[in-house]
Amino acid sequence: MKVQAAEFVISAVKPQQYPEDALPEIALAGRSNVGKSSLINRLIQRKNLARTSSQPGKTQTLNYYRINNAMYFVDLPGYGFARVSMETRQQWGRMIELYLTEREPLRAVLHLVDLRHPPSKDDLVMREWLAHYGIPVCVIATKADKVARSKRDSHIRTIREAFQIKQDEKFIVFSAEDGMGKEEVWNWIEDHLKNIVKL
Ligand SMILES: Nc1nc2c(ncn2[C@@H]2O[C@H](COP(=O)(O)OP(=O)(O)OP(=O)(O)O)[C@@H](O)[C@H]2O)c(=O)[nH]1
Ligand SMILES: [Mg+2]
Repeated sequence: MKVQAAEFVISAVKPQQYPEDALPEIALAGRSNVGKSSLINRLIQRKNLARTSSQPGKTQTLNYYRINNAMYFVDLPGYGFARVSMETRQQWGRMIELYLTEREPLRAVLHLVDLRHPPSKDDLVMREWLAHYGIPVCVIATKADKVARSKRDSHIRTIREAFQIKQDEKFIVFSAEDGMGKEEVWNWIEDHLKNIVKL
C-alpha cells in the first residue's frame, strides 16, 4: 500500500460533523494508551499526524484522517481511562456506540490490545460488543517490541484464548516502534476495501 496523501480532516464530537463524502471508513478501537494513534502514524509513515501522548485519554473525539482520497481512518476515543468522570465516560461510550452501530460508511474495525497484558474487562466487553453487531474485526496486539521474543508466543496465546479468536480470524502482532506487522495490517485493510475503492 502506497500512501500518497494523508490528511487530518476533523475532530468530531457529533454525527453532524462526520464527513459526507461517503468514503469507506476503518475505525480503530482500543483502550486508552494502547497505541491507536501510533498505529495510524506508522501505517501512513508520518511521525505525528495522529497526535500521540504518554498521557492516557488524549484522543477524546472521533478523529478522521483521509488517506489517498480513498478512505478514512477513524481514531476512536480510548476506553477504560479511569481518571475521567463517570459522566464523561458515559458520553464517550454513547458516542462510540452510536458511531459503530449507525455509521453507514464503516467497513471494519481494528481492535487493538496490548501484547504485554491479558485483555482487560473493557477489552472483553468491546470484543463481545463488536461480535454482537457483526462488524468485521481485525485484532491487533500492539507494543510487540516491548515483549521479549521468547515470551511473545505465550502472550499471543493468552490473548487468542481470552478473545476466543477463531482460526480464520485475523490476529496481527504489531509494533509502531519498529514497524512489525505493518504490511499485514495494510493487506487486511485492502482486502476489506476491495471492490469498493481503488487505493
Ligand atoms: N514501544 C512502543 N511504544 C508504543 C507503541 N505504540 C504506542 N506506543 C507508545 O504508547 C503511548 C500511547 O500511544 P498512543 O498512540 O498515543 O495511544 P492511543 O491508543 O492513541 O491513546 P489515546 O489517544 O489516549 O486513546 C505513546 O507514548 C506511544 O509512543 C509501540 O508499538 N511500541
Ligand atoms: Mg490517540
